[in-house]
Amino acid sequence: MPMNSNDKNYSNLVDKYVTGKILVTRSSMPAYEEYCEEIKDIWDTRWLTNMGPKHKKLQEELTKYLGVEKIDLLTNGHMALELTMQALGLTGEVITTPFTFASTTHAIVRNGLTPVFCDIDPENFTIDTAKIEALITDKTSAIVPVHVYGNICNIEEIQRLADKYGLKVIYDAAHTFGETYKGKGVGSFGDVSCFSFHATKVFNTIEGGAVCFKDQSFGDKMYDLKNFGIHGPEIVESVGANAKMNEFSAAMGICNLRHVDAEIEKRRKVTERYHERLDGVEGVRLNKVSPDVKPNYAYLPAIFDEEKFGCGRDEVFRVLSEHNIGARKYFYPLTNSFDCFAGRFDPNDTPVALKISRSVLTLPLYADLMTEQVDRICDLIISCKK
Ligand code: T4K
Repeated sequence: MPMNSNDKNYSNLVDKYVTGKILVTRSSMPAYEEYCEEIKDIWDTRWLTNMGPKHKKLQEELTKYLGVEKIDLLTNGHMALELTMQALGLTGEVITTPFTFASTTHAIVRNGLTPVFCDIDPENFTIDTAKIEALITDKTSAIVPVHVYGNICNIEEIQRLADKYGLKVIYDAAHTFGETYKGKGVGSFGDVSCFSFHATKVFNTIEGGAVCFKDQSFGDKMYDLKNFGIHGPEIVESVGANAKMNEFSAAMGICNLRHVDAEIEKRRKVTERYHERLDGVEGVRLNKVSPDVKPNYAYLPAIFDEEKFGCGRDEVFRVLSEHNIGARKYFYPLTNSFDCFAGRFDPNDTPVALKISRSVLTLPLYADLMTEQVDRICDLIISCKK
């Protein structure tokens, strides 16, 4: 059967034989016709943004799918974090980790707050809860842990500490779409969980994000803040931003949600193949999923132990790049060593995070990555072993 350019196999073949590039991820998209059908009625309503019918529909569907009490949709995951901190009225210091995307730390700093960096667990890369208490001062107002790569933090211990010291908990849940922890949607923990629906995520609305929460007074505040702080036609109660999800993004989300389970299942198979090929290779450690978690296979970080593998992460990265394979160093450098914070923080205060950031490589992973492509990547990795 002839293929057309919307066919996923076709685009994989283009990558394989024409560009030859395999990137770290590839956006999931519905069929072109499905999206066109979904956006058709926008031409009748002329309602393009500002909490229209698609926004409402996606909000309802996501509340059910994610198994959360309440949800609000935003323009991206970063604004979810930034406005949540504003809505909760955080002050002073916020305990977080530096092993994350720029967004987590930037959201704290852009709120005029001071990030206090806690080290991470060497096994699942989330905040090391044994090290949090020593960082709490009378200025601490919140903990902002990251479920990095979709690995879930030690939720019980974080909540115990938050209750003991009266702190808010905001989870950066950007990587955890659709995951459950001990059978409950991950968005139902802490005061607020912030999701990203960016093009590179398991579920995307092109750009987009969401906050999941239980307290409606927080929800009311967020609703105003994402619309300039406007509370009523003549009432502007707070200094808000513009962070509303538009109707075309919501429509993309409605379509993608129909296929997300199938996409996750394909990601599982790709991940399984990596494990078949690389588990048992001395000096390579692939991410492990906790039995308490229903995973989404968002990322596949591999840790390279230079002594045992015989060559380091940077060398593997170089070899893969030479062969047009775009593995990524998520998350290097640590946010506490970013140039924009020069002189403010010391990455040596988080030695485990520093070590992991220098030895991690996130391998290409997306639903349509073919077994032979995974095998080619693994062959190249194994060829680096000395
Ligand atoms: N918290 C955490 C822990 C996060 O990881 C993120 C975002 C956030 C908060 C903030 O959420 P958002 O405000 O972004 O919703 C990417 C994403 O832009 C970013 O969303 C994500 N984390 C981060 C981990 O990865 P880059 O700079 O690596 O993206 P880029 O453009 O290099 O894309 C990576 C690969 O994805 C490309 O090689 C190909 C593929 N791709 C990319 C785009 C833009 C596609 O297939 N389609 C696309 O449209 O940051």
